[in-house]
Amino acid sequence: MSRTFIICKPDAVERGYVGEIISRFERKGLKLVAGELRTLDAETLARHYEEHVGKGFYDDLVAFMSRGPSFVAVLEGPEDTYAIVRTMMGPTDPASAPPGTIRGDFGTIMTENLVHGSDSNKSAEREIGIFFP
Ligand code: 3AN
Repeated sequence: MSRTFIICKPDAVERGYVGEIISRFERKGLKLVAGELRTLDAETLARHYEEHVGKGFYDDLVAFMSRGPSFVAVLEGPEDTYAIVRTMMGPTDPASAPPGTIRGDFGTIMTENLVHGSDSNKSAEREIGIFFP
């Protein structure tokens, strides 16, 4: 068994896609083990996005990610659940995200790409520690 961390970002909450996104993961066979609607502050986002702090898109990313509530959650499934979630999300850029993925079906812009999922078991552990200590 393993767990991973996801965020249904403010665009997903605004557009009413939280249910659709969580439902996709549940139908796949993953279990929702924690979840809360939360407005993320700059300090939490700096910890979460530590590898992006200082990059050109960082300020826009923080402005977007803190503009309204996100649904932060933990999903549980078999080994490497993070990889199942990443495949279902699709690539970061919605322009190259195939139909059938969350970003491919619902997204058009790079920053507002609906969902975050940890990119490794190590990241999952780190991110769950930040959001659900
Ligand atoms: P992912 O969310 O696919 O793991 P990361 O962790 O590389 O992608 O990037 C975190 C977030 O930062 C992305 N979801 C996206 O919103 C934003 N982002 C990443 N790269 C860019 C970029 N080149 N231009 C604008 N926004 C970006």
